[in-house]
Amino acid sequence: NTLEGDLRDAIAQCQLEVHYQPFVDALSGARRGFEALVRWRHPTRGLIPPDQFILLAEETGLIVPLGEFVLRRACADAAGWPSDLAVAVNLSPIQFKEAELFEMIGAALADSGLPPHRLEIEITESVLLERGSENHAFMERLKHLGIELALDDFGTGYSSLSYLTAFPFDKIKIDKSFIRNLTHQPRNSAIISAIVTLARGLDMSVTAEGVETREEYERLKALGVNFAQGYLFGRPQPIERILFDAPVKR
Ligand code: G
Ligand code: G
Ligand code: MN
Ligand code: NA
Repeated sequence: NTLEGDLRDAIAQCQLEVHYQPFVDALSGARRGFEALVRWRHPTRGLIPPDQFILLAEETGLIVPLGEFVLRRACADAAGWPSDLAVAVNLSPIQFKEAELFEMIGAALADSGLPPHRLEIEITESVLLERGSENHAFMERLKHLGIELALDDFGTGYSSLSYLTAFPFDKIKIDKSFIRNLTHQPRNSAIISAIVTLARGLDMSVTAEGVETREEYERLKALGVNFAQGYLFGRPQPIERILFDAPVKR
């Protein structure tokens, strides 16, 4: 049996799990929310990370039901968290081609009871390359609902600065490749500093991804990033392993 067939079964048989990685307010260190990251609990191959099946899911169109599953699961889980915590969900460019995407997102919010302002949608700039005006209108509709929009993996693709002004993002997530060796690479500091300045001018916030060490965190705070995410604050974990200060209903 092929991986594609297996993936089709996985969606039908609920073998997909959503894990959650925290992000924090950079200055205070207080937890502000979690990014939802999908994993596949394969019956024989064990836990498969998304980089081994997202591309296949995109090529086969299975990303549409998979993405709906993740979004609905994430909204339902987050609705039971303390109300100051947000949930961030990755959307694939392929999902943007679905005519029903807006209705699906609205239904996921309504069915879960999660207030729209607690949902962040992360998209990569590849979404902006194609169908720019249609996607722009779509993003405006999401924003109008109160959903936050984040530009993910910033700095890895074409990263045209014109996207930042042309599309209504609330947040820029700086790719983890810029965070590595921050303390030894002044050039990366210069890039992050420039992104922070740019974001401020555009009234957007900045998240640093892949923060692994205390030194990186201190440096990023000094550079003025707003949010930080990475193994230093927590790895992606199943919902049962996330601890809250306040009691959580599920
Ligand atoms: O969780 P990390 O552990 O390995 O995730 C690897 C990549 O998979 C990241 O780039 C992340 O954006 C992507 N990814 C994780 N979960 C999802 C998801 O639910 N939908 C989409 N489209 N991408 C996801
Ligand atoms: O959506 P996105 O491309 O940002 O997905 C985040 C990816 O980064 C996931 O694969 C997640 O497991 C991974 N990740 C999160 N924190 C860290 C970190 O501190 N170091 C490294 N190397 N990877 C991380
Ligand atoms: Mn992401
Ligand atoms: Na990212």
